[in-house]
Amino acid sequence: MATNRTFTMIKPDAVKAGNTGAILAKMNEGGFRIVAMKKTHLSPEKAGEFYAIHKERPFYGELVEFMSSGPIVAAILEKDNAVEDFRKLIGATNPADAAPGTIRALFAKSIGENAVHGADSDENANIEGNFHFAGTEMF
Ligand code: 3AN
Repeated sequence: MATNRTFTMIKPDAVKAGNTGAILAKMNEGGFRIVAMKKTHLSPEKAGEFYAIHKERPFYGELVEFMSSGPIVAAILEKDNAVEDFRKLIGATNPADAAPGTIRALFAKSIGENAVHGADSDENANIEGNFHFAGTEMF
């Protein structure tokens, strides 16, 4: 069942580059309401747990190292059709393929350091949101 919520992270590259505010503005302009948000720094263990689904992929080690390399901003966002619309707003995984005006086209450096994460299903949005936030932190 669609929950109209998605989960996002502004990744270490974008936070480090000072793009947090500009990316949040894009989310806001895209019609997303912030349900929960925090700045945090994932340990390698936590990043590994979060991306456990990608454990067998060749880039897993690189991904975990990158995602634990600096602070991130994690958020739960709400909008009708949130998961699909947010993936449109962020653009393709590889910024070279991301449509003009999308967050990754504007702010991502490479397929690995691609500025933002967006959940790929309602089920994963729920799991990922609950990974980072307690129910008492969602409004
Ligand atoms: P998306 O984030 O668009 O759903 P996934 O689920 O295929 O993409 O990949 C998860 C994350 O793994 C990506 N956001 C990216 O940071 C990283 N990643 C994906 N493909 C590669 C790759 N070929 N090399 C390095 N990192 C990758």
